Amino acid sequence: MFGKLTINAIPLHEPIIMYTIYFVFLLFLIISITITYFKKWKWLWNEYLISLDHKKIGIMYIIMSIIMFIRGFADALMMRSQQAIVSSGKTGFLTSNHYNQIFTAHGVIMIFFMAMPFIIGFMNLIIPLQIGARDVAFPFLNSLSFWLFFVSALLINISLCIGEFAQTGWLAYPPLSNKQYSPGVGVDYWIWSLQISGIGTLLTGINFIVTILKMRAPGMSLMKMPIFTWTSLCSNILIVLSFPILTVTISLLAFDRYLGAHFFTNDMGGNIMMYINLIWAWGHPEVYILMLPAFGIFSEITSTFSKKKLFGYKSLVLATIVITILSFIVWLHHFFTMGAGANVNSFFGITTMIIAIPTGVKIFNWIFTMYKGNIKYNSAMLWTIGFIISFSIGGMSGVLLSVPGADFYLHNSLFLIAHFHNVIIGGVVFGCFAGITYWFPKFFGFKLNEKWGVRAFWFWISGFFISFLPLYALGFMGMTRRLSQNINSNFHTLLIISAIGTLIILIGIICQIIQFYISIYNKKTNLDITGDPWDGRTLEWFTSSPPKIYNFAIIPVIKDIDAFWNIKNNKNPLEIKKFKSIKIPKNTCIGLIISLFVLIFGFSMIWYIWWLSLISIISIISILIFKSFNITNYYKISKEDIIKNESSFMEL
Ligand SMILES: [Cu+2]
Repeated sequence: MFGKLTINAIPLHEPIIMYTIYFVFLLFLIISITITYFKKWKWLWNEYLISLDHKKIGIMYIIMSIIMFIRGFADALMMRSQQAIVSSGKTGFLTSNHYNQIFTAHGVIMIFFMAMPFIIGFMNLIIPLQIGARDVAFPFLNSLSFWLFFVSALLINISLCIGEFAQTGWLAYPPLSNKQYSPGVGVDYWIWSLQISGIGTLLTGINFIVTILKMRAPGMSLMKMPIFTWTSLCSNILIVLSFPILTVTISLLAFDRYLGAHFFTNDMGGNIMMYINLIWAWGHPEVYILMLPAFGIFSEITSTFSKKKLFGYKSLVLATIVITILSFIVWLHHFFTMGAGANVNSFFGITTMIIAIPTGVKIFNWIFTMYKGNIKYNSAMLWTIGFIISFSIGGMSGVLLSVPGADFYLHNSLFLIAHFHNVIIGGVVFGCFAGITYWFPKFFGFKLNEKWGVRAFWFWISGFFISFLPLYALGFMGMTRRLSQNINSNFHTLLIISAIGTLIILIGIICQIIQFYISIYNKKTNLDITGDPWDGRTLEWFTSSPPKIYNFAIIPVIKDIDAFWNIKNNKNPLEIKKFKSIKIPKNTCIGLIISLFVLIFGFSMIWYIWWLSLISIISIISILIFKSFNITNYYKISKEDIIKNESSFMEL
């Protein structure tokens, strides 16, 4: 009846996991009671859960990614302390089995369920506002994408309570991920959570490409688009080109595991190398999917807080396009050691080095934007400068790794771990923090507390260097990644330093939590923003803060790259006689319901509960057919209501 699922699937014998589960349930209970006490369920449902508004969906994405970030960071803390303890000769608190699940979950969560939704959250929040659109091109699809992401994140968290997670590393290389070597449900959790979130991401990619190409304000030619929108466009093109590869690769692995196919097995004509090639043909572009929008965020911030036009806008756009193309011809640098031969290795080594050129161009763009600028060193700007420094270090260690000869020595060592954390934390994570600081007042009407923001930055950046610089050295000393038992005592001192660094990052995170708390608590006293808090340049600041549901009462005509700057200086006031009524799509819970069935489908596939899979797939198809007869409903906001809405904004 329940396939492989029995009561033994609950890890009662693992105290760490059980306490975590109790704690999370307690937290959920407290939150539910609070919502019930304040009678906010209806508000939550109508305003957020079933909303098709890109702003609400963006906020939900970011909240989810912050929650997943805390889980991924807890994994990191456990790994760093385990290694520090074990290298002293003591037995650690984690078994190898559990440790392997932790590093797999850490990688998967941080990339798929933290970085991706963070970046997609920003795209949702900002792109329509920056291009002068009222929403994304397909609001319903957007809600479906979010809920698919949400249930896939739920699925990976369910693996903590029921069953286990993969012990294969974040990309689940076969033959280890084959049925023969991973007979449990861990890899199946990996397969279905990634498959579901991957499809959600693909839908997002299509949605934003159409939005950016078709819904720009009049006069906004491609070369007048704000830079964040440009980098997001390239990122979404990468999504649409690369995510299908991921979907197919994971499907083939599922065929191997479920139906005994032999795509990626050792024997019967299977080819393991095919998997590694395919997964990295997605995996390398994925890095730029995350990185490019973060570059965009830093560009906007640098220009705003240096009070200057972005230096070399055209070269920045060109560099972004070049990176987009190059990112598809470097994937083999992830497996130089697999014997492709000197010619192939040198081709991919050289293309990898070439990527450093457009990236270097960008670094100079930011530095020259700051040059002779009237720079305001607030926390958003500090994150940006911290990024430039750590990304340069990470980038240079990347060029080092792109030399196949050096890679033979350093691959699979902690040097590699230090390299990619240098670029991903210094790039994407700092980018997200900078973006939150910068755009928070846009969506909530008040600024985040600066004092705690600056404190968080200093703890973060020092903790970050203290925890990752030792890893470069450890890599040179020959310490391989993913060690959990019997670690050489020569590594002890550096591992202790690294663990201390992680604790300093923890203090940084606590500062951020305090920052949010204080900012929200003091909201009434610092509610000083109705339009533009920073003297911004791009179009999103043309709207009220927070923006109205329709974003723009009148869509402005664009004459310059810094559209809002231009509007401000030419004084382009809203004129009541130009107002027209606006159509807004009605909320719907269909995306949420479809995703719930997708969740049931994934869960039943993992546990071999075939009848439930059948029921859920039939339900999904029926709802889709039903939905196709029920194309998005709209409601109208009348001209009179808009005039009433805008009057307070216009008086400014
Ligand atoms: Cu790569």
